[in-house]
Amino acid sequence: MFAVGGFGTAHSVGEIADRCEGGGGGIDAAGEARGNFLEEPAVAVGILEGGEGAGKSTLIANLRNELIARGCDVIVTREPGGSKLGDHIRNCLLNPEFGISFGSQAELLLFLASRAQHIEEVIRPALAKEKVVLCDRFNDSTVAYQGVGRGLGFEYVQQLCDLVSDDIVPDLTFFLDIDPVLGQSRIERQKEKDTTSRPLDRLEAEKLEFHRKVHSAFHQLARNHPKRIHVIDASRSEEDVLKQVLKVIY
Ligand code: Z5A
Repeated sequence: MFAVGGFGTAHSVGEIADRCEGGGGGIDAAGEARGNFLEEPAVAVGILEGGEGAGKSTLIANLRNELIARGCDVIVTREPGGSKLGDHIRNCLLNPEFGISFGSQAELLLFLASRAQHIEEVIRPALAKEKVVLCDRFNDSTVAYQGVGRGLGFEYVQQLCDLVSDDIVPDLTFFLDIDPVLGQSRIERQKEKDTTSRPLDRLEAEKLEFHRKVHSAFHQLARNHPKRIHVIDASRSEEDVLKQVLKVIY
């Protein structure tokens, strides 16, 4: 998802392209800001959403390289995490070795605490420096996983997310759409190849039925926000997924 403006001002998708390609601004090879970045402080926050194994980490790395090549000053970040406190919360929330059990409300509030710190410590300062922020997961994940997956309520969780994220309003989101069975099989294959990789996290380890609910919640979000959320067919090749995303941006 790309949130352009980050201050509640919805810009058009094309503005990201303008800003990266020189028409609208960017950072030149010497590291100097150029174009209208200086006149217009709002930049871009790009956020990717989707189920496990959808390919967000893969896409975010490819997209970062592509945007840098087109002149953007990009930072990549993720949730939960992104800040020192957020990384501790991430470990607590996801690492099964911690052996901590959570109620759904406590889990929700920890994801939101991580977000609040991330916005304050990372996203706002990056926007103030006119960077393009690429973020792996944001509010839509909380609505899908905690609101629908955990059953806390779509509207209730949406309202809390809006409260915490305040004026950081993404206006372009990429939902990497993949059938949960295919997503899980990618993760299993990855683990077979890399036997040193981490164990399944607490949410990945949930049953297929949970992941199906989360998947349909992302579709509901996409229907609710057709201008902001772009559904990408994530069952395609890495190259094709990147192409679909670039087609939306440029
Ligand atoms: N969570 C939550 O509950 N509430 C919240 O508010 C937030 C998060 C913010 C951690 O997220 C968990 O937190 C997550 C949701 C929950 N749990 N789940 N389930 P995360 O984003 O850090 O973890 P993840 O979603 O589980 O990441 P992941 O499994 O690593 O998925 P990914 O980043 O989308 O996939 P990937 O690492 O890019 O790719 C996985 C494998 O597939 C890998 O071997 C790739 O080489 C392969 N791959 C990638 N793309 C392709 C294509 N196109 N074709 C074939 N193979 C591919």
